[in-house]
Amino acid sequence: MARSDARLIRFAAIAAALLLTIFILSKGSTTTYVASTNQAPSTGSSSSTSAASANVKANTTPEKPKTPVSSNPKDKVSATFVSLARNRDLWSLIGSIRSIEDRFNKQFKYDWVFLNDEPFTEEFKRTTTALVSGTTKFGLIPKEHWSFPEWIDLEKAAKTREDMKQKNIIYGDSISYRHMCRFESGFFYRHELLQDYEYYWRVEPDTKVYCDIEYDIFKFMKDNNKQYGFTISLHEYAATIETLWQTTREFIKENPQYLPKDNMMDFISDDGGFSYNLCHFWSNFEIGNLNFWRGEAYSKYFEYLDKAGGFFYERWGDAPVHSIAAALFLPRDQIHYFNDVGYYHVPFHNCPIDDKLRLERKCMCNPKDDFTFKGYSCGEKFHTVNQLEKPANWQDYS
Ligand SMILES: Nc1nc2c(ncn2[C@@H]2O[C@H](COP(=O)(O)OP(=O)(O)O)[C@@H](O)[C@H]2O)c(=O)[nH]1
Ligand SMILES: [Mg+2]
Repeated sequence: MARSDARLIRFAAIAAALLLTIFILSKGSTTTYVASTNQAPSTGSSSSTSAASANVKANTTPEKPKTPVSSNPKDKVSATFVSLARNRDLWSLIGSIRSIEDRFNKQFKYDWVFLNDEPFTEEFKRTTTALVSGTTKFGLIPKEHWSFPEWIDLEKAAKTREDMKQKNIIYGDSISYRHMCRFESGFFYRHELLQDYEYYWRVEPDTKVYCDIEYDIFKFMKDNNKQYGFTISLHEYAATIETLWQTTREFIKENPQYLPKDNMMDFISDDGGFSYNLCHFWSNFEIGNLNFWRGEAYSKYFEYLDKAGGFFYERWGDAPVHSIAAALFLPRDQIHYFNDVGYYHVPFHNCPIDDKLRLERKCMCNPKDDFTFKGYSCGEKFHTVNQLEKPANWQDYS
């Protein structure tokens, strides 16, 4: 009797300890840091007294969250990462994934959609799934989204590739690069795996995020009604888009209703829309609202461009196509420059030059490398046309 009592007590003690451990662990896993949607004041205290800078706005860099808040699944935005990749891109892509997981996603566990024009290998699926904290999904691109449409004159397209090869234009002779640009321009957001989502973050192989992102960046987009976010902007290679602007002008002449009054034409044109100044957001990094691409204005615009044939008769990139559309069809305050993420895709870096911000966010980059205010960038123009306050020391990095 005494021995079985003792056994019962021992059993009860072990069960209680086990329950306590489960309780502590479950509490730990539901506690996280969520976004502070606080905006920086629209004018800094020092600039608010200056007449010259009265119109200058601070960039809406979210403040670092200070208090841990219980995560609530209802707070999570319907969002996913999306990477277009070939099987052989696996080893370059896992560095990009790891960087984003370490700096952001391990805290938020958003899904990751991978798209390919060929089936993904088991190795690709296994390796990426091991690294992503959210759910991974693997999609095959339908043939009609990755092939020549029937109205394209294949001989004319081949001639372009030959000419561009002679001129040493990068990817000038590539068919697959053209399919890639057309797919990223007009089809990725229509893929069935993306139908469940509202926001996306595009991630390419061999890229890095330099800073801690301790707020929910998708929630920031949604709460602040941002439709498109970027880190780097620059001038496009003119020889790849010779008739893109002329085609765009025809489209907007026929469809002026798609341009809101407060669009950002002044970012992409220096003469009120007569010519394109080649400025575009570098689309290898994009955080955006999929519904903008799915909407009427962009759908009609893409269709118009696709019919014009420039994805094949020239080498129109998805970056200028997306950028022109965002600048023309969105009110300017719905386009966001992320100055606090830090980003690298060969050969350009975005690295916060504001010491306080860079150190606070634990950015792993040299501010001297920051491209934002350098000559070939369009970062200064973006700040100027949107009356955004530049960091005090920006000229030291131009
Ligand atoms: N599935 C697939 N993905 C591609 C192909 N070509 C490029 N990509 C992907 O498209 C994106 C852009 O390609 P990338 O080579 O990085 O072009 P770059 O950044 O303009 O030099 C990357 O995510 C690539 O993995 C292709 O033929 N098939
Ligand atoms: Mg790339």
